[in-house]
Amino acid sequence: MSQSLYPVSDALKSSAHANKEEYQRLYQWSVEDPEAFWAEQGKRLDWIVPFSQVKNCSFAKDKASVKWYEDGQLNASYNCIDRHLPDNAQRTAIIWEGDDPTADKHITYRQLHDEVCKLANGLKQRGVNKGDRVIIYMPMIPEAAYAMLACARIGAVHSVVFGGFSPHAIADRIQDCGAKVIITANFGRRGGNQVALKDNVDKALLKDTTACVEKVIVFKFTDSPCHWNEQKDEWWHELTANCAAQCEPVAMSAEDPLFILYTSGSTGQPKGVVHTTGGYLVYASTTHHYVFDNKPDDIYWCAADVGWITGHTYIVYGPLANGATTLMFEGVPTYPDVRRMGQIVDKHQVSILYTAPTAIRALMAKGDEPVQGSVRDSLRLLGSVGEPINPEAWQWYYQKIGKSQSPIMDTWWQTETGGILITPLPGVTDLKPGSATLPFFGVTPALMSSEGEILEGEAEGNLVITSSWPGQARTVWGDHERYNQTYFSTYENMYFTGDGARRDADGYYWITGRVDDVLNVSGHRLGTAEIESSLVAHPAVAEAAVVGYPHDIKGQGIYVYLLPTDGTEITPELTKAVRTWVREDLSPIASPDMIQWTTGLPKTRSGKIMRRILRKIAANEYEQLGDTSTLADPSVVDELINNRLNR
Ligand code: 6R9
Repeated sequence: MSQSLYPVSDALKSSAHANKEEYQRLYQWSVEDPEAFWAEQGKRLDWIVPFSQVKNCSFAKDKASVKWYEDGQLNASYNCIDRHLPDNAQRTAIIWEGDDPTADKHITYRQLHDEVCKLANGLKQRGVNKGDRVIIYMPMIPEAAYAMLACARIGAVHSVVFGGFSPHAIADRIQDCGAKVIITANFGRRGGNQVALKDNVDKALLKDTTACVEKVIVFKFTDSPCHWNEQKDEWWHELTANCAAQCEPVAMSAEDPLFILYTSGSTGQPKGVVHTTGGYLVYASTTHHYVFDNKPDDIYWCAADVGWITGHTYIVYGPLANGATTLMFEGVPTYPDVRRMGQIVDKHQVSILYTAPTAIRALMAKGDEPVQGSVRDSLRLLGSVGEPINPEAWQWYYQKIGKSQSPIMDTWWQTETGGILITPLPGVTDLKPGSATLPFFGVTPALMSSEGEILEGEAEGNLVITSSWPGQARTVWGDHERYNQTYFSTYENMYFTGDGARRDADGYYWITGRVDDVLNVSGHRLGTAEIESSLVAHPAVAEAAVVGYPHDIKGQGIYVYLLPTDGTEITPELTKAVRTWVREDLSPIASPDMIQWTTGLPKTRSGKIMRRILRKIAANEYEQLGDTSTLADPSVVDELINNRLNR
């Protein structure tokens, strides 16, 4: 653990949206009288029908129910666009930086309005109504944000699918949410390569289970031709050519769904996490305001992908609700070379940079080269999200990228939390590298022992939140039972995060990582069960067990143990084929780093795989395997150790 403390600078103490005293006062208020605190924050938005009820939540076992501002009505697209027009129509809403370093553009709030309205009208013409689901499978281009906001404008529920996902993953999501329309592009670009997005959609639509899709709207992003289905496909530019640049925003109840976002759990299929309109947007706006201290002159860059929750809340909804200028980057920080991040900061005079530890570590591995050729003097605030940031990476980020001038907001949160829950605030929190520090307003974390006792003071345990906040997910699409089971069945009246954490003597939280069977690979959540089910679908694989192991750049790597089907000859080609299989079946992110073939897996007599042992072997900690006496056949452990792959 790092003991160094980085105090708040004097400049930030006086200039930031909150200072220490205010934080204490506001935090106290927010937890003692959440109704009043969140009623006040609700005023950040424009309501069509004002709310009178603020909070109506229960974390009761088997019947959890979360509602905020439930009698209010509003429109998210209106709040992110129209209300800024009277004063700031010409302000830049989105700066787009292409994969190609010579490509960029600025979109004003006025232009954003017009583009969103045109597409919203186009969607209406194609029969998309309030409540219909629309899948968005797009590159990181402004049109991805237009598509999200166009759905929000007419009350359609969007579900963005990350552009790196396979046809299989798209098909599963289409089926689960019953999507009527897909919005995609002919191709995307990433790191100099073309990504055949439309082709992947076509493959997903070959399955019977995706027959619910009536239309595919295709944005023509590159000149390369793509396959065309006359019945379903329609070009975005043709659809919108004659559409008006005015579209009345639909009044949505605060509790109407805004979007579904699929994320991995510890078992089976990804869950469709549902966020609703009012609470989510209030929370996105409030956290973006305080955590990033955004001011009118700031250029704010969240380097995530819109396919993840971070992109939803902190590229699109939070910053746009606050009238900020948000930068959207199509590419990767290592293309054309590792200096790219610094160059983008200089080129657009970025003042707030929010990225992930995995990106930092990838750059850090290249020494000083990433910071050569840029000065980065415009930066004043840094952020980190997605996984624990190790103190070395923190120091490198702080010293090299930020030139020891900008504090780092290490923000802990999840797809299910909608926005940041544990975080420093710029004018408030003295930083400790590696700690996400203290709860945001209205957030009440606690640590639990595995026996279900609340741990006080300095302690380490399972992280729970004891009371609701407005950005909390409301349900799992089509499966409220799974929502209850996953988040509210472990501890009575508490939201269980699935993470472990330690609290130090100053009350600072240190997130230790997942305590369930969810991996965090380069900040991406992957369920071991999903990868295993993909592996056993390969004809050469009889059984599979997947665990994570420490990986210098990705945080966690994927280690796979495979039992071949009878008569299978194990060859390097087969191993390669299995890896390709997973890449294509799920996503390149899920591609195994290590594949070890074995004749047996360590199982208890009741047939349960003892992952604890597999994790130790994968981590090269095979001398500390613990008790193996309950194994049905302890000898498999020796075989596994002897054939362990060198990392
Ligand atoms: C926003 C996001 C959530 C999981 C979460 C935790 C890990 C995220 C973190 C962090 C330590 C941080 N995580 N931020 N761990 N410090 N600052 O990443 O959502 O993709 O749902 O992942 O990521 O394990 O439970 P999501």
